[in-house]
Parts: sequence; structure tokens; C-alpha cells
Amino acid sequence: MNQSIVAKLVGAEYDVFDKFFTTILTDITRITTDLEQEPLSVAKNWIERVFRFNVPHGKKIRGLLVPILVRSLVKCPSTEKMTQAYTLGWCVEILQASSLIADDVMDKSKLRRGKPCWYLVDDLGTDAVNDSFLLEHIMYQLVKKHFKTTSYYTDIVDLFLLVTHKTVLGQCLDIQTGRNMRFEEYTMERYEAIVKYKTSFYTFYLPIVLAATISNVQNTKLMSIFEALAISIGHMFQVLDDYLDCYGSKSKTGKIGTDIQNGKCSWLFVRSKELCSKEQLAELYDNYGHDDEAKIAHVVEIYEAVKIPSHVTEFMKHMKASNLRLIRKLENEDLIILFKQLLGMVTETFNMSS
Ligand code: GPP
Ligand code: MG
Ligand code: MG
Ligand code: MG
Repeated sequence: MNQSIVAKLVGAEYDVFDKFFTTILTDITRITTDLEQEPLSVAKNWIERVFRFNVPHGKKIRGLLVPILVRSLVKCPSTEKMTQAYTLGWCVEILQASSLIADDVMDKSKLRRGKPCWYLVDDLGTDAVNDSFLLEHIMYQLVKKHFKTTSYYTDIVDLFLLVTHKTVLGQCLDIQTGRNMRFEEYTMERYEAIVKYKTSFYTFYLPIVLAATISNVQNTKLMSIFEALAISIGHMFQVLDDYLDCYGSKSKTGKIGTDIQNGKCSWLFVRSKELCSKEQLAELYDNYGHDDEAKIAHVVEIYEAVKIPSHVTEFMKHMKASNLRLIRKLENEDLIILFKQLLGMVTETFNMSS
């Protein structure tokens, strides 16, 4: 999925949200008045560079979800309400940028959003770890600046803390599973736990619940449908991410896959295990998790032999149908349209394969 597809689907909101990043940049340089004084101006210039490089160049699905959902939940939202929505949308994007800097170090990735991963820029290496912290903590200062006096300040902070807690737990499970490489433990059950925690909460649950919070949604039935949708659409999203790790075109995804050499508990590996013959399984185990071109190619051959791309298609059809059933439960035409669009945006990701 490229930016233009997202832009087309959410229309004018995309441009407004995109331009709002300039306001965010001004905000973050003013947040800490100490930054105006020497020698902290060094940090000020660096922070601006970290933000400009890492924050605004993604698809922005997560961030945009906040304002587009607020428009469906609040009748004629005020300018002030929309400013809150754009600010929180960018907070989600900042958190995402912070996670990606760290994730790329952990996954030894090379390319992100069509550019070198941040830790590879200027030979930053492990110094990039502090930039991940910088982004996360400045995000909390932004939340404080804009929401301290609102009735939902603690709810928002609690939500960010809850979601980041779940995300780091998911990342821990992802890393530990990949390190141990006990392939018999790579089950669909393990896979679902990893993606629910590492992806679904921060990608979909966070922006949806932020929008509901500032829209004063009290309907517990609606909130439980939102949660179920967030987890399930997140599941689809990560299966497609895993598919593109192997089959994606670098020019469309802006990334280069690393799952096979890192021995990740990827959907492709777990599903292949279920489809393989005894002989293929032995070969899969022998070749998976090695940074060796020949072994990686052998794994891809096994994926092809068990026709893994067609199994991804089949799984997506099944997930799409089950999510459409969930979406219909929303009983609000605007919300139904919005979630169908979101489902469309996620499935469009398929077109990023080569
Ligand atoms: C996606 O995994 C999950 C994340 C990026 C969350 C990272 C969380 C941290 C706390 C660092 P992935 O490695 O498959 O994503 P990608 O394919 O984009 O590298
Ligand atoms: Mg990664
Ligand atoms: Mg990762
Ligand atoms: Mg991935």
C-alpha cells in the first residue's frame, strides 16, 4: 500500500493531517524551554532532525484513524476537537517511529520507508537507541501540553502506557521465540499471541480508543466491538506484513525482508509447517534462521512448493469475511463505511508484492 492509496481513501483529511506535522514540529521544539539555552540547543537541533527523518514519511494509517474516527463519532466536531484528534494522531505516529527505530536495530534491517534504517544513518549504530527514547518521551510531553487540563488526560496517558506495555511484551515474545529457534514451538497459537501484542494493540486498538476517548464514547458494547475489530484487523495486517517480508517489492514496501534469516515466527513459516511433507519439514528446519543466501533461497523454494501465496490469499478472504460480519455489528452507517475502508486499506497491501 502506498501513500496515494491511503490519501485517495481518506480524501481531504489526509492533507490536513499531513500539514499538521509542521504544528507538531513547532510544538516539540517549544515543549522544553531548556532547549533554548546553551548547551541544550545541540539536543534541540538533533531532535528536529530525528523527527523530520523518522516521523512523517509513513503511510500514516494509524495516525489518520484518530481524526477520521472522531468525525464519525462526534456530530460536527469543533476545530478544537479536531486539533486534539490531529495531535493524538501524530502522537501515535511518533510512538510508531520510536518503535520502528528500535525494531530495525533488533531485526538488523537495512531499509525503512525507502531510506536506510535510522541506526545506519551517519553510522549511528546503537546510539540510535536514545533517539527511540527521545521520540517516546517527547510524545508524552506533547500529550501533557495539549491534554493536561482535559477530563480525559489520565485516560489518555494510561492508554499509551497500557498499549506500550503490551507492545514491548509482544516484541519480547517475538525476539525470544526467534532466538530460541525451537521450531516445534512455532504454532499458530504462539503466532497469534505475538501479533496481538506486538502489532494489533498499537496499530489499531490505540488510535481507535484514543478517538473514542476524546469523543466521550461511553457505550461499552461499541467499545468491545472496536476491540475485537482492532485485534482481528491487526492480525490480518501482520500476516500481510509477513507475506511482504518474503514476497514484497522493495520499491513498494520500502523495506527489505529479514524474517527468514532471523528465524522469526512468521505466518509463512508456521503455515508451511502445517502443509509440508515430512521431508520438506526436515529441510525447512535445516535451512530456517540462517543468514545465508542459499539457505534463505531454499526456504523460499519450500514456501513455493506448498503454494504459500495462495494460502495467504485464502486466509485473507476468510479474515475479511469474518471482519465484515463484525463490522456489521457496529449498527452505525458512518462507522460501517469507515471500517470497511480500513479493511480495504489493509487488504490493498497485497498489491505491494512483486
Ligand atoms: C512489527 O514487527 C512490530 C513492531 C514494529 C513493533 C515493534 C515494537 C517495539 C517495542 C520495538 P516487524 O518486525 O515484522 O515489522 P517490520 O516488518 O515493519 O520490521
Ligand atoms: Mg522488523
Ligand atoms: Mg520485528
Ligand atoms: Mg515484518
